[in-house]
Amino acid sequence: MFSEKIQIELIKQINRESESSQLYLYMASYVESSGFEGICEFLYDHSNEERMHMLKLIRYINQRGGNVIFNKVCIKNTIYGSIKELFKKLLDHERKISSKINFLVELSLQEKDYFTYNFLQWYIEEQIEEESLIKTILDKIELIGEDKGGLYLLDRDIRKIHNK
Ligand code: OFO
Repeated sequence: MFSEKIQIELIKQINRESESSQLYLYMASYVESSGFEGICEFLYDHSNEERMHMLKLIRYINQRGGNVIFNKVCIKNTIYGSIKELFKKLLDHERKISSKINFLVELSLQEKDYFTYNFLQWYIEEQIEEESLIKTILDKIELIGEDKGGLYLLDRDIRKIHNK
């Protein structure tokens, strides 16, 4: 049984994924003019991944006979003090998304909606991967520093991660 409560919360998640996609897109565009090709490609690519997360939810809700409603998503224009700050913001964002996914999993159990519980397992795996990826990038920044040479190496390494 696809409960109304679950449907409402999954729709909120669609809008969060849309916000994630916009955020990565904004950040990609933000760094593009600074010559960080690797970081830029990584962020553009990730924006597409977030769109795919959104799409997966939309199709699931429709498959279950639900009704999808879209909210207006607004990303604030932000000036980042550094590349490290940008990735810190991303890690905070992904951690926020993870806590929302955990909430959805808990709700699916409370509502005894095991189809949704099963569907959400993919998102759990994805969040583990994403948090760890952004954390690895932040560790790298810590290790190699943020002077010109360090950022050059970071950009090159992210290009490698992106092309894997
Ligand atoms: Fe970043 O995984 Fe979806 O939101």
